[in-house]
Amino acid sequence: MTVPPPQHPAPRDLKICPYCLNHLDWSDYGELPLVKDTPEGPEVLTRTPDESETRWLHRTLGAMRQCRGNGEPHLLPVDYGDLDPLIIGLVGATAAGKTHLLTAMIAQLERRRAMLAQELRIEPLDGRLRQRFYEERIRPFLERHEVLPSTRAGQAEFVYALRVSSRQTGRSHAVGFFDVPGEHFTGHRYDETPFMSVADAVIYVADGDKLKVGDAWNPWVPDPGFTHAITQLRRTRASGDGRLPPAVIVVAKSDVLNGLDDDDTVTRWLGRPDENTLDDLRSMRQESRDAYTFLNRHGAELWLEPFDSAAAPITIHFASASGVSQRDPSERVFPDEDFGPQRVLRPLLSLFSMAGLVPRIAVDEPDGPMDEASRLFY
Ligand SMILES: Nc1nc2c(ncn2[C@@H]2O[C@H](COP(=O)(O)OP(=O)(O)O)[C@@H](O)[C@H]2O)c(=O)[nH]1
Ligand SMILES: [Mg+2]
Ligand SMILES: [Zn+2]
Repeated sequence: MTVPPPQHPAPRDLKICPYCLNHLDWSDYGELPLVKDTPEGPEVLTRTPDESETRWLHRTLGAMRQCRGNGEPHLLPVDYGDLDPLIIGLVGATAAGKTHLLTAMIAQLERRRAMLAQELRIEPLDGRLRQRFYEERIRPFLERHEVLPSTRAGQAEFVYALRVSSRQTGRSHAVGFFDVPGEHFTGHRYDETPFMSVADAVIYVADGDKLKVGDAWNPWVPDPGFTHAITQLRRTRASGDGRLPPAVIVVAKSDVLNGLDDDDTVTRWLGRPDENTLDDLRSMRQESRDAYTFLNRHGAELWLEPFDSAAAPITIHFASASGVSQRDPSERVFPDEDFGPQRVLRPLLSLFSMAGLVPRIAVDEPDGPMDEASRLFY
């Protein structure tokens, strides 16, 4: 389907609200008031004529901007409209591993920021989101090794947001992540995933555990739930050229595939010590090619649908958020032994590279002639 070009393109300084998709005029404090979240609900802040600058700045510390939405007001990070947005959507079926992966990815990005400092300056964009993310996700999962609860349905909002200043673009970007329950991607409704209509990058997450049954390969690998999101992306691109945003496909929980007999692809990649710097991304085309072949060989063609239909740069990655499985699914904790994220940062750095925030990585070319597939890998 070809999408007609938009009739009224948004002027450059207008941003689109990722929650309600209305235009935002960031200079208009009447439309988008400064508010403070209080236990009684959001309190609108206005400056009194005789209020000193210092007191006003102090009072508005930690404030947010409120968008009226379509009758359902919501809060946005206070600097959101002053930055170039980069909206990242996580897509995948329920229990695929999205929430644990994102938690490990963000924690790793923040820990490694000194190593990336030449290219990127990374700071949290919103103190309230940061605190919630640390208390509800990073501490329980990465410090106490607890299994996180499944993501609740609710209004889709940023689960985390970063301010990323890029040497390459010379600009500051508001990088916001959406993580919603998998059911939102399997029903034939689009109201719960408005952010996908403005997503600038996508992380498709497929459950590595579904490739096997017991100790054998699964003869009937289930649908990872990507189709719905791909349709939404394809039909809502305002550019009208049908080109989808850059994306990564992540084989989550890859730890469970480690050592499975007769195919050592995952073992080889998971065991590599390259993971945390931009230079380590040099091998990503090779990894994508290996993963593509691996997924085809084991009946997971449906996992490659973003790749086949996208005409956009894509890389494929093996990753594990916890590095280990629970001993018993009823236990809500991972074993301490061998616990630790593996290769979770690579997909995100690959996305940053495809989105232009870091220089295009000079990839190590795989041996032998390039096949049709690897021409599409970033
Ligand atoms: N072995 C293993 N299990 C994982 C990993 N990440 C998540 N899990 C398991 O998969 C379940 C679902 O993960 P979750 O991140 O909540 O999936 P989501 O519904 O896609 O957000 C968790 O409750 C864990 O039991 C991983 O990296 N390795
Ligand atoms: Mg989740
Ligand atoms: Zn809005």
